[in-house]
Amino acid sequence: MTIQLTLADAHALVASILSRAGFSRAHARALASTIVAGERDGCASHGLYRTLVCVHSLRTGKVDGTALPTVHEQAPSIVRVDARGGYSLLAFEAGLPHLVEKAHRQGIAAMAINHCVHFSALWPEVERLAETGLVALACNPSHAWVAPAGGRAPLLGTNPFAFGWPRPDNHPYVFDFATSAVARGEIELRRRAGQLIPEGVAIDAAGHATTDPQAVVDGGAMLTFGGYKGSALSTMIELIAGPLIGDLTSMESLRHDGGAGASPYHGELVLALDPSRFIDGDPSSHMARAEALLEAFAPSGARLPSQRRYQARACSLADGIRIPKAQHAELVALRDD
Ligand code: NDP
Ligand code: PYC
Repeated sequence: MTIQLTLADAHALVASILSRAGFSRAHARALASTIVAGERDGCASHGLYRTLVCVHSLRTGKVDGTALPTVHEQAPSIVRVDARGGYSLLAFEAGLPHLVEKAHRQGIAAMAINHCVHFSALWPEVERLAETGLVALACNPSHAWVAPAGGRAPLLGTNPFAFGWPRPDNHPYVFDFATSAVARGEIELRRRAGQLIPEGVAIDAAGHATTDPQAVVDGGAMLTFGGYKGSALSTMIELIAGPLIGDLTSMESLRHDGGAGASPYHGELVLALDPSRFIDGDPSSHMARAEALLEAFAPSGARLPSQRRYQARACSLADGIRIPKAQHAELVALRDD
């Protein structure tokens, strides 16, 4: 059973829940926009369900709902934004113009977001950068829920990695995925719905393969995608979006959580590259060669990442979104609490 909502109604519902819970108007707006964009694009694991997580994180004192991020000029090609214990989204917004300006000036630039609480998908961020003509990469640790390949103990986060490439007459080429076999949000949604998880994505506390999401939460561990390859990529993310930028690893984030079950607390690294600065002269013929590659996917029988998401977006813009009735009731109860 589902309920249909317009995007405007969904935004109003989420923003009012977050404001009533104690988030500042700016945080409530930024959070609601990203949460509704997730649901709109068919990413339920980072959609309206996350409203509950944001409120829980606030109530457990693990996020500052009124924090104002501060921007620091770290180096000619590095901007550092201190989120000061707030959710990452306002910090991203505050640093974005600096990152774009630096990327155009230097050819390549980085934004380090520090001390942020993080719940969100990364595609909105790389998509926004790619829409300005920049190539973008973003990644962050999370909580240590994932065992490295060959190990049993959860040491790594679900560590998302996102990439955006500008396209002249099309939505940017974007991919964005957890380096765990599935996102933690997917395990949580299945657990709440009383459903099994796919085989090959998790082990129980004894190290045996499991399809029971409760066994994963009760001392088990998630697995990386692609075995040792995903494990190495995830470890790279721990390093470059953790100690490299002076912030926490997923193990440290989980320790900081202290059993509260709140959103992870760590940093995020965003890189931006300006195609016009890597070559002499006009980059358009090279960008046309990139187009030739991307346009060859569909005739080959493959689809581009984000194609499903852009299609879901078009449907939602026309018809609104559908969420489970029970989830809607939970959200309304929270608003009227
Ligand atoms: P998915 O496995 O659902 O999809 C990941 C990517 O792969 C998407 O870009 C998707 O495009 C693409 N894709 C999927 N199937 C195909 C296919 N058959 N052919 C081509 N491309 C395909 O993502 P995850 O569950 O791993 O992650 C979901 C979200 O969770 C991400 O947005 C991530 O940022 C977020 N996350 C956030 C974390 C955080 O700490 N903040 C931690 C972990 C995850 P499409 O969308 O079009 O299907
Ligand atoms: O789904 O793995 C996840 C996740 C972690 C933090 C936010 N989302």
